[in-house]
Amino acid sequence: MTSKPCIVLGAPVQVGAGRPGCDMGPSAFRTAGLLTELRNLGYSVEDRGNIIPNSLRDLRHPNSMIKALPEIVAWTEAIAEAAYQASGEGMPIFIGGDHSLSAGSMTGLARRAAEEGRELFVLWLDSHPDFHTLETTTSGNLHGVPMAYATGLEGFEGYFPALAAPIKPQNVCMMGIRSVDPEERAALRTAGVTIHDMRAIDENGIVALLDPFLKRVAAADGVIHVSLDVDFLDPGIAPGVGTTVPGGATFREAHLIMEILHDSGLVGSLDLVELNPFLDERGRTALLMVDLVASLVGRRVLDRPTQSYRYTPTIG
Ligand code: B3U
Ligand code: MN
Ligand code: MN
Repeated sequence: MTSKPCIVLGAPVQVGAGRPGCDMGPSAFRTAGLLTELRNLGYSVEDRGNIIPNSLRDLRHPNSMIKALPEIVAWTEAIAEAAYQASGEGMPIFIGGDHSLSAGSMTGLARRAAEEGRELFVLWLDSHPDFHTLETTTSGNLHGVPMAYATGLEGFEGYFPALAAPIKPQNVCMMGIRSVDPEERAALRTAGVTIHDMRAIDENGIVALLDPFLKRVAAADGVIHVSLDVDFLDPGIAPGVGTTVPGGATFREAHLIMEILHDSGLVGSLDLVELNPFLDERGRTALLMVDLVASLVGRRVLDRPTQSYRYTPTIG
């Protein structure tokens, strides 16, 4: 067991999503026992409470569809700074909050990794690629832009914070994708991001898709940030989210990803996003998300050799 603490950071941002409720996410994760679960697995855990966004600036963009740009920029600034700080001290776990929080978490973590001379990789578990730019978003919901921003696509300059270290698109692996807007599809054609849609999961299974990514990370001596959107999961098991998309990952597929990630020893940080407790059923989505975190940090059904995989552990 590592001495590195888990650092829990709440980011109750909800104005990036189309409907309210994600601001209750951090409370629901705490109520569902996230901290207790981590401690029971032997980790020291520090709950830093909820991040407070920076003050608002008067920002207007020619795309009149965009909603809450000053607010999201203020959140991004504060979350990026918190991510940078926390990643120097332990394993940050961001509890959201809608997926716009990842604009902050990913860029703060990328800054830290670059300073340490390490490459940041991102495993993006979501039904959506969230690959809109400020120009292309038609919904105007800024939870649809964080991956485009963090990988350095054009059009964010002068609005979002300048990137200390853009994440290489080649370092991004998306799984579970099944809802892509036309502009995102066009951008992804040439971006260089690895995308495994649900069909790829059906045809190949989790192991065959995840294994090459982990090998690439290990070969580069990289570190993985996992960004888990509730809507990665099938709505039948995870109804507590604003954008349910049918045909999502099953309970076993999601747990298998988490278990393999644990054994890889390559994960350095985590986002838990888009939980909307207002839409949940008796907390079942929050509890499932906490259950997945337990698998990610080392809970296992039977004793197995810790190194059932092929990588050198850095955490766990
Ligand atoms: N791509 C759509 C839908 C969406 C993205 N992320 C979520 N929904 N959760 C958009 O609004 O940009
Ligand atoms: Mn998302
Ligand atoms: Mn999504």
